[in-house]
Amino acid sequence: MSKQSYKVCFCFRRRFGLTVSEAPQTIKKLFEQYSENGIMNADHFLSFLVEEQKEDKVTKEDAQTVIENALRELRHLPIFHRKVFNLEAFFKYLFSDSNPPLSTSPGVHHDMTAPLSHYYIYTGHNSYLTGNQLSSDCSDVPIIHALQRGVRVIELDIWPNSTKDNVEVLHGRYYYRFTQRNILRVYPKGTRVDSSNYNPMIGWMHGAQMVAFNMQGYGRSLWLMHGMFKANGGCGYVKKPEFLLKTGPHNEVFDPKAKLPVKTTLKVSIYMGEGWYYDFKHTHFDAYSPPDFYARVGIAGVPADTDMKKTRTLEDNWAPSWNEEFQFPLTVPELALLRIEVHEYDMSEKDDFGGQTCLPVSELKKGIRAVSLSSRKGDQYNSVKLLMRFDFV
Ligand SMILES: [Ca+2]
Ligand SMILES: [Ca+2]
Repeated sequence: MSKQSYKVCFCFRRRFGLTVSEAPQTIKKLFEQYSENGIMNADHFLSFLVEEQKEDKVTKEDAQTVIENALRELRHLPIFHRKVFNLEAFFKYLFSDSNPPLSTSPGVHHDMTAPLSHYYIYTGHNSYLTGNQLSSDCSDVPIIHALQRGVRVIELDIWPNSTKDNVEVLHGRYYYRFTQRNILRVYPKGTRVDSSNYNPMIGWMHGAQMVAFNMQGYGRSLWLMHGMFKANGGCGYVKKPEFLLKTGPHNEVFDPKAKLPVKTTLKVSIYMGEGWYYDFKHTHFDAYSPPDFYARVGIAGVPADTDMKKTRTLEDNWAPSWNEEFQFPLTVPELALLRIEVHEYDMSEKDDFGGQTCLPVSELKKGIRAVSLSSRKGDQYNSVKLLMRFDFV
């Protein structure tokens, strides 16, 4: 008996200690494919970058520099070659901050010379109007009056209808034409809408430039807002897609609810995660055992593209290896945001939150990437990240 309980205790400690993860099978296979005798040199690595990561502009010199910089970062590892990767160094590089899912180099790359109404504008806080006639009246008349008076920023109330977090939008068509030339600001009505239920996507897909949210609140709306404005170098202005700036040959307007053909399918693999062991107290998730993580991956976008999928729950593991793949057919990829969340399963109470991030699909880098996760409030964790792969098929 005493021997058995010792064993249990030993197992327990060993599992707690397992925080440094091994390369997933896919990474091992890729290393085999792009190496010789356990060595990946700059030529191999260049082929990997071009063929798997789809980095078309990279040169052999760039590949060599990336290897050397990565090895400098990993100097505590027992790596004897300074100019080539072994499997461990290759895996560490892929799972490091040097391999992010969004490009850091292009900075502001949208055309910044268009009229202000052609941009989504990061709108950080709201001011509530009291006794606003627009909120109680569903006609265009007050808006027209306001416009005739020269108003160029319009505030509309939006509030949920009977289905959970769906939001009724006033004057959809009118809305759209208006936003081609004018600035529209929408915000959640604080008294009616819990900010976590407020979907800023509805404002964006109707062309509203300024979609405001409650700064005090956090949750999905804040995550989407952060994700949206990671685009265009994070400068706070994102060029609206062309179809929101033009009417068609027969004066038709973009209808977010229309059934459109699938333009591209985003394939998302979620290999593994790590870092919670370092960023959380060891009893944070479960008092008596390691955490039981699962991930949720999905799309925020036009209704046809909106989706959320879930991995299985991996019990008692600080570094879960899900190795699951999901496909998201996208009809309007220009407006799509990739949502990623990790939760920790609890049988008896509400699941614990384990991190989130949101990324603009239009700027997603293909290939295997290290995706850093953030807290509910959007602060990036030091160590928590996921190893993922993105492809468009
Ligand atoms: Ca728990
Ligand atoms: Ca557990």
